[in-house]
Amino acid sequence: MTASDIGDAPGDLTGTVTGTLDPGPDPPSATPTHCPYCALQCGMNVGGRPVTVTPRSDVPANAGGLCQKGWTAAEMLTVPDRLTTPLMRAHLGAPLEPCSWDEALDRIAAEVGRLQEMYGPDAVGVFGGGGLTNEKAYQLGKFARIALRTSQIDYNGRFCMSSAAAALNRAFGMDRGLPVPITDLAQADTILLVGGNVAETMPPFMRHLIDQKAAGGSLIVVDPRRTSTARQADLHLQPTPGTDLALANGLLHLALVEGYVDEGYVAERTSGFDTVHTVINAYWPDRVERITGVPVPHMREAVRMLTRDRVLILTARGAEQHAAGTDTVTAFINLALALGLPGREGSGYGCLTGQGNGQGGREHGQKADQLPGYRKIDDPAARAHVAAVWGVDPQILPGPGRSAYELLAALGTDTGPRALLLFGSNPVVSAPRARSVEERINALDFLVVADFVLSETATRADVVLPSAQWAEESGTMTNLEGRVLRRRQAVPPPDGVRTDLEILSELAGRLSAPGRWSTDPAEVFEELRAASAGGVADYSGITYERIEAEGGVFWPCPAEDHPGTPRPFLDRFATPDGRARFTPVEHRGAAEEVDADYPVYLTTGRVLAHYQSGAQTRRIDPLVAASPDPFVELHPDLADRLGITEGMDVLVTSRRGAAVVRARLTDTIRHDTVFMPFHWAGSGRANSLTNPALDPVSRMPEFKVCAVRLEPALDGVSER
Ligand SMILES: Nc1nc2c(c(=O)[nH]1)N[C@H]1C(S)=C(S)[C@@H](COP(=O)(O)OP(=O)(O)OC[C@H]3O[C@@H](n4cnc5c(=O)[nH]c(N)nc54)[C@H](O)[C@@H]3O)O[C@H]1N2
Ligand SMILES: Nc1nc2c(c(=O)[nH]1)N[C@H]1C(S)=C(S)[C@@H](COP(=O)(O)OP(=O)(O)OC[C@H]3O[C@@H](n4cnc5c(=O)[nH]c(N)nc54)[C@H](O)[C@@H]3O)O[C@H]1N2
Ligand code: SF4
Ligand SMILES: [Mo]
Repeated sequence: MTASDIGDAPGDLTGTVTGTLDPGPDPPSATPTHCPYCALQCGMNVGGRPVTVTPRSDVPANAGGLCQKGWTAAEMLTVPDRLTTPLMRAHLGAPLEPCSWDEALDRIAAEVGRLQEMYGPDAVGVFGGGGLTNEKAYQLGKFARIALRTSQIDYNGRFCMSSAAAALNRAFGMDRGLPVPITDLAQADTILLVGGNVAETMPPFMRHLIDQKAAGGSLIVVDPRRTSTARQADLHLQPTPGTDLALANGLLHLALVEGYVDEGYVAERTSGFDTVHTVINAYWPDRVERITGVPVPHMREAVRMLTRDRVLILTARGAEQHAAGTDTVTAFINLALALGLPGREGSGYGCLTGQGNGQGGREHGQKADQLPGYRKIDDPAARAHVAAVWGVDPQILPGPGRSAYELLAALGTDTGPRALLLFGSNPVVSAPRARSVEERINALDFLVVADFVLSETATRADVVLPSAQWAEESGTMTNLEGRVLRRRQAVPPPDGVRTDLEILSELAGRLSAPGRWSTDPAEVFEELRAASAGGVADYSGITYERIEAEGGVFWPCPAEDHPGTPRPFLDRFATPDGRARFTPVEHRGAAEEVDADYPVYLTTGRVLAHYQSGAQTRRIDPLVAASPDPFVELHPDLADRLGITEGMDVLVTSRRGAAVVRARLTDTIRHDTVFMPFHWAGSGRANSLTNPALDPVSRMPEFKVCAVRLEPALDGVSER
């Protein structure tokens, strides 16, 4: 595999990876910062007029590479429909019209007051995002708890990392995405990547896999599609969507039978192996082949490859976004533990965090059940500690609220919030069963959206606040390695735009909130350090100066003279007894199986050129040119049976809704499965179809599998 091999992803353009494009000299006085998009947080220099972006080579994650989204990131600063003034609706049904900041903020404070007076504090909800800096995520959680006194806050990370997070907490007592710095990947003998398509979702990540291969390592990819990532693998396992748990149990069964279990490690560093051993007996290879569709010899080969010295097992959304996502990740952790990997040099289990600050965004209190430092909101000691930092009585802190989908599904109902304040998400496109979420949002008495552009959700708001974005503000981001990085301001925000911290401070003042509401990220970070001190995600030893000097600091970092923790678990796990916990888990199939009416599995995910709900990337011309339309990927044999041909408009229907998208025929996908990216709104919206069945532990919706029917879209059937 070479760098040029990677450029074959659909929609991929030159410049995806290190070395394929000469970045040229950095613009004069460029500011070193990081990409606005994914969790790889590629380093980039930003500056000049017009503003340009060039990759940094001093950041290990991207080492001089950027993907197409990174290269074009500066265009987002000046998109023609960038919001530069608040917008407000005079009354229900009136159009959104420009207004002053005072009018907008006064109106929000008045509506919040009115609704909370009538219905109590939980009448107002908050929805955050994993793209927010640590400072903003922290301040948003604090704002909900002590300015609004509402329990009703959650965020889009619930749709992203929550199953892996829950499994990590259960097994290791700590949710840190990668257990090693990304540069350790190159030394791995074997990497098992389950449900991740990094060639499209984090292209410069491929550099580490290239280095690994060059050093003699092997890659196993598990994906129902032969993706551009799977094509680089030594072994590609292609299961039916939603069957990874059975696969992991099957691999563990083989490891047991063939004597590969590291008994010394299991005895010394883990607990609960016996309970798992009993369950695993039932996952004999033929049965697992029947469930997953993965041939037994491939499983045997995989297990053999996993018995090498330095081995990493990684999961991403393909394995996690299921109603059994937590148990699926647990099954892979059980496998890793049986092989003695976690806590061994260069080995372990990790999950690939998705959003820019997906890791930090899940640590500082925008989750329904959480206080800063990854503390539990129902833990009296945690409440006392955080309340003291905030200068309030612990009694006033609300308890846990609803998870993201449950919060969205409750909006405007008798028991749910009547108003919602939304920062950093576009759920009208990205939430499961989106049509009903849209109805719930429309049923609100009052919706506030802070964004850079009029997203599909913002168009439904009563007040829209124009926020500053990435290169216009500073703060910290915690990347997929758990490394805390500095996002630096490179350009001033346009006139009329305010930072999210400024917005929260203004609103807190109007609501007579207790506590400090600084608009300076450095001051907010100082408070976050104190609030996180002693918690699982302890940032108290991290300072902006250290981040600058050391190129980032890995949490936990409990003291300024502590080196940070690039490799947790080498000595002990973060559980009370220091041992990692096995938990027995059973395969239970998809929440919605195929049947005569809906005979095909739909899975959903990403393409290289677009980011998430597309609110940002659908406004950037080169990205639109690279990937202009929503589509459904299906096998030519399936297409043939259904009378569908390449490029035809196809009506895809599930029990929850319909979408019309273009057919893209490819033999790289299973015969029984079709794939749709979720980046588009309107009639091509994949989430009109998806199933909001929730994982019982993480409350993650089942984005990655539901049952659909496909047919040529005839005029009149089309929902366009
Ligand atoms: N271009 C781009 N990059 C992104 C993002 C983006 O929107 N666009 N978003 C960022 C974010 S927030 C995230 S979370 C990450 C996500 O990064 P990934 O997890 O790599 O992305 P996905 O495309 O959602 O899913 C990965 C793969 O899972 C496969 N899959 C589907 N169902 C199953 C299954 O049941 N089992 C298995 N094993 N695999 C399955 C799909 O075929 C797909 O190839 O990407 C980040 N990077
Ligand atoms: N079918 C299907 N659906 C999915 C997934 C899937 O795989 N399949 N993946 C899920 C996953 S993993 C994720 S992470 C979600 C993501 O889905 P969303 O939560 O909708 O994510 P974005 O599109 O990034 O939305 C961010 C919005 O906030 C704005 N924004 C960005 N940064 C900031 C900021 O700092 N401040 C403010 N005020 N606004 C900001 C952007 O302009 C954009 O409108 O989608 C989920 N939905
Ligand atoms: S891989 Fe992620 S962080 Fe890097 S340039 Fe692309 S979107 Fe940005
Ligand atoms: Mo995500």
